[in-house]
Amino acid sequence: MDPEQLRARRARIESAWGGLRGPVVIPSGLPVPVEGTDQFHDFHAHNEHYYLAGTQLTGSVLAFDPREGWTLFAPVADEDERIWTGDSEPLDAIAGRAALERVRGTAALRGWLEAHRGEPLALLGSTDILHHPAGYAMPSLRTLELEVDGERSSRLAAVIAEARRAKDGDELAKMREAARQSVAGHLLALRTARAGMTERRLQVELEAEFFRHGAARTAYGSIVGTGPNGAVLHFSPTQRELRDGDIVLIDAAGEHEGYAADVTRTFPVGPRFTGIQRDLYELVLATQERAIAKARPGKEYRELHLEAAEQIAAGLVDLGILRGAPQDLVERDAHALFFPHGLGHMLGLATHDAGGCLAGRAPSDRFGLKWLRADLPLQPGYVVTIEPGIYFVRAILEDPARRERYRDDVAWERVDELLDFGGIRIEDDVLITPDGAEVLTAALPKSAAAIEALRQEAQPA
Ligand SMILES: [Mn+2]
Repeated sequence: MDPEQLRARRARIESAWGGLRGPVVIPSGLPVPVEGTDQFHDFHAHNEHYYLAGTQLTGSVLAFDPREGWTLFAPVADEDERIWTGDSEPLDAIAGRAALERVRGTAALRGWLEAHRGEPLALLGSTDILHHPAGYAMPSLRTLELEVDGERSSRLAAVIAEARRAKDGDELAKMREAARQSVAGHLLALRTARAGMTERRLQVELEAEFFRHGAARTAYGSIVGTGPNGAVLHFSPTQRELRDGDIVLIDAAGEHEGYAADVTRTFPVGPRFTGIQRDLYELVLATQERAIAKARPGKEYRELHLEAAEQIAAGLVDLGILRGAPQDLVERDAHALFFPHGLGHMLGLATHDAGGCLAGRAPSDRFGLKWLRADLPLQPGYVVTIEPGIYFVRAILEDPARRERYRDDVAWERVDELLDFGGIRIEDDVLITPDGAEVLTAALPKSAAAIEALRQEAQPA
């Protein structure tokens, strides 16, 4: 990580924290054991810790003292650990990577905390230090006669969430790389998925391509759904085989140095989209492209979502699936029968990155808005996903209460014919620029013609 940018990040946070009194600790988190083995789950340092320390060490603590500044306490391997997992990184090497002058072994954390006895302690990052202090080579805070100031902790955490919304150059470089790896995997799937292949097999090929291109891991559990499975929003791939005539929905991406991409494409198993598949695909694509075209600084994400909902409602009216005026349909949440999720979310150090909702804005309980994960005005440097979709979800469409409520708004006999259709989603990662937006995943084709051209390559000779 670029040392200058790390220092600048910490300086920005420090000044946004203002006339701060009292110490702050930001633990990275402890490794989680895998039951029945002597190994641990894949480790993700807490995002607040990683953002400010730039390191992914288990059981380490970034501490801040308004008088002396930042100190990183990092674990030093004991003999057992050296035998089983190898030596720990030397503290001076960590200091170089973290761009910090003070890096000490965690054994020194206790003394640092004792020196702050009687001051209000802010705890950010992982809270596992409260329950497993021994993992950080210290006794409990109670033993040390220290108390966490919960109110101050959440105020300081809110400052970090706000600062993390706009990505800096180092973060954007990592996100561009995650996007590149993810595009490569999707391209491979588009070029090689064939009838007879299982969803699981396609997942393995796709993820292998992410890894071959340098991804450290997948950014989230890969979604590969064929036929009706495409309507399950977070579908885990199964042994179901791809069938000619089906469409395949793949929502999967790689993660690079902690930063996620998040990409979805939908394509036919055969060489072409068939009638209604094409109609619905073109509608989702037009909706996605218009939302991207409207994404710019100052634009409220919630408005983008509602405009997309209206466009989908209008398209479904044209296709004879919905009936009525699009605006009324959206006000009554009828669009959400087919587009039940939000237009997208903030992206960065997590698939659903911090700070998606502006302070004071609570998620709505309206059916058409409750899964909207971003509610804020867009600003330069924000990265959001834009991912409209249309699905035929049995859990929604077979519900008698909804059938009654929307009796006259929906052509139910048409819907009944489409209950095994599955779903279509198109998702790109979008960076807000000073005068508009840049699609970080633009290298992955999405026009129906381009998708079909790639699908020709995949067909058996
Ligand atoms: Mn997404």
